[in-house]
Amino acid sequence: MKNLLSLITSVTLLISSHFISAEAVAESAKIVVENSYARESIPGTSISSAYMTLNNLANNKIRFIAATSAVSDRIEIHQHTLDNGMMRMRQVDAVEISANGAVIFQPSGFHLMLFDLKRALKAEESIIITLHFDDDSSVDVNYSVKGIKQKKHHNH
Ligand SMILES: [Cu+2]
Repeated sequence: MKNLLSLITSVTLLISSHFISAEAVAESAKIVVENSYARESIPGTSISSAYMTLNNLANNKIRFIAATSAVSDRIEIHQHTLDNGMMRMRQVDAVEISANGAVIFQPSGFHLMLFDLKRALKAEESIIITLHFDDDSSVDVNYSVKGIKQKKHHNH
């Protein structure tokens, strides 16, 4: 299994990531991104957040260090932490993904904060956010935008 996995990784390394990013699941040589979505921006604000699962297929750890997008010049990596019983969010420089490990970005955990949006994000559209790693690799990820109300209840 290990051999198969390293073979797959080697083969993937030979293929340009341009072809791979056209698929539904974004992946670089080592990173597979799943369940990526962003929140619709609240009317009157220029802020949104984005979530995903980062899977590291490599046999060494990798650090996720930055995110960039055409929709915002300022995307920060944030983490919610419990501080004296209060939920706070703070910016983190990097998120380490262990060898063959995964890190989930989700509400009340790690998330991407998109500041100064150049336009409102609407439900049903999708945006591209490029994720950058400390080995100089990057991957373009498609984030579908989810409505704000959608999560709480379904109207019929
Ligand atoms: Cu935040």
